[in-house]
Amino acid sequence: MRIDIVTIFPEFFDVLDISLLGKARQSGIIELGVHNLRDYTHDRHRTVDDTPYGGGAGMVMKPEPWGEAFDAILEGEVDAKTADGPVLIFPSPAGEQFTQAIARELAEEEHLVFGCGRYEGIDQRVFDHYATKGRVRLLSLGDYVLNGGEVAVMAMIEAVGRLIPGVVGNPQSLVEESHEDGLLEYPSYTKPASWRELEVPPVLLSGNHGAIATWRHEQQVERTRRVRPDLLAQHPDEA
Ligand code: 6GU
Repeated sequence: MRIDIVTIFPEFFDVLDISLLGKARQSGIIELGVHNLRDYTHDRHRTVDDTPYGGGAGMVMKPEPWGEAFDAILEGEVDAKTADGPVLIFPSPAGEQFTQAIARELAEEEHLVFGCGRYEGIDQRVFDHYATKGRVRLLSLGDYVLNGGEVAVMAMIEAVGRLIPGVVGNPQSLVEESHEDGLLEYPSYTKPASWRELEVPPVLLSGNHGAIATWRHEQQVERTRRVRPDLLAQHPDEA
């Protein structure tokens, strides 16, 4: 997969050199390009923002640098409108909620392009223009506000990247975790069997694989009912 990121803070993404995603880049599974939005300005101050039309607090990111940056990245792409063209992703608290299901969809793509907004957002015409050229998605991490899209893009890249075959060593570990089956994950234990007078649940020491599977599933349902009843509503067979 090819991933391009446009940002005014390219250093933010230096951490993608390390850990599992760093290994995926070394092995060529993920190819990463980080682009400084200010490289696509032409004034002495490398200006990327301006005051909002209609008034109001804060600054809005100007459309022209985004246009030049995206045009450069998309140059030579297959017709972006087609299903195998790139997906243009703008992290935004005004976007649709980013979920494990969306991470799975994005993990199937050949090319993701992320545009990290700052200030009060990006001029709406950037989204409108590229929606005529390709698939544009505004995605939000959740119902809270970050200063900019960089942290959100990092989270999305980690969620998507680990689903690409070969990035996570043991594919089974992708199946047995929160959200993959619509439930939260079961609690995990390792040695020692007794720690500070807290005991590992005896069923896990029983060697009875059927009983262990049943117990783990019950734990998933109980935990999900307690902390995320909204998820169980989407899982009527468990409720
Ligand atoms: Cl994707 N961006 C920003 N700036 N804030 C957010 C967010 C994204 N998701 C939740 N809050």
